[in-house]
Amino acid sequence: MAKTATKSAKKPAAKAAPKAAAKTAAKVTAKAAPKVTAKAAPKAKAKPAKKPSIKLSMLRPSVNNMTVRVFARAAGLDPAETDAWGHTRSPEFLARNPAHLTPMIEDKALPRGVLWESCAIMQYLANKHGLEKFYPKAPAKRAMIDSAMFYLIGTLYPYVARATYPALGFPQYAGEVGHSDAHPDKKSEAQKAAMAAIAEPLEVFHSFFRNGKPFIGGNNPSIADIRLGATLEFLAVVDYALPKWAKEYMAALEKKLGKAYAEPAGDVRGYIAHVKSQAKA
Ligand SMILES: N[C@@H](CCC(=O)N[C@@H](CS)C(=O)NCC(=O)O)C(=O)O
Repeated sequence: MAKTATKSAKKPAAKAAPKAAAKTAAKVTAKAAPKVTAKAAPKAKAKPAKKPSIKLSMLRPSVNNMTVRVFARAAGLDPAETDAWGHTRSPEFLARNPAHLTPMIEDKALPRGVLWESCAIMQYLANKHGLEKFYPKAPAKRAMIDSAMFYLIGTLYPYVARATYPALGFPQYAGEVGHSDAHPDKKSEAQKAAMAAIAEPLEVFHSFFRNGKPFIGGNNPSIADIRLGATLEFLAVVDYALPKWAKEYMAALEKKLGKAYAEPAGDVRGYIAHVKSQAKA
């Protein structure tokens, strides 16, 4: 039908007024085309683009892993997860990842085929899939997200680890009191000092990075917010008294991300509930 209309409109007018004929033909074609398409294929619906799948090695009780698990779900990246519990130091794992760290993604496009470090993974996946919503492209905005994440990994997280790892039953880092054979009182002192040190960097996330906005990313959570929210989950194991803003911030993050947040958070919370119940018994 569309073809016929185009032909009959073009032929008689071709010599006398080619421009007018072309206009008429275009109009007829434009009007006729949708009808024809609709009748010829009434059931043909455009298939939604297949979500890219990512291969992720992870440990369920870990907030470093929770970070990437939340991000992947929130970004619709359909993570194919392998539980690496007990395997991170196996020869096979070490051959691919000599740092024996999770989260780790596998991707043939990467020069060495794998990538670890939660923030680097989120940055890479956001870049690769154009997820500007979580990681803005504008250099100045992106710099703030990067700064918040580096500050978290370099300053806040070491305090959180020293404050919570003893209660979580996780090994501490060489050179720290908690890792040494110091008297338990000394270890407890160090743990308390780390707990007391959390307040200052935490406040920096609130006053500087959020700066009156709901999230570091503005009105929507960025990868830095996912990293911060997940990190704060661990503090429940030592009953850390979070400031009001932080409780509200975490609730807002979970509300905004829904199941994408709640599901991986459930694994961390479940582990914390387990170690707390063991400590009471
Ligand atoms: N800074 C890293 C920390 C990663 C990390 O410490 N991963 C731990 C779990 S929380 C791990 O996989 N440990 C296993 C091992 O060392 O064998 C990140 O953010 O990804």
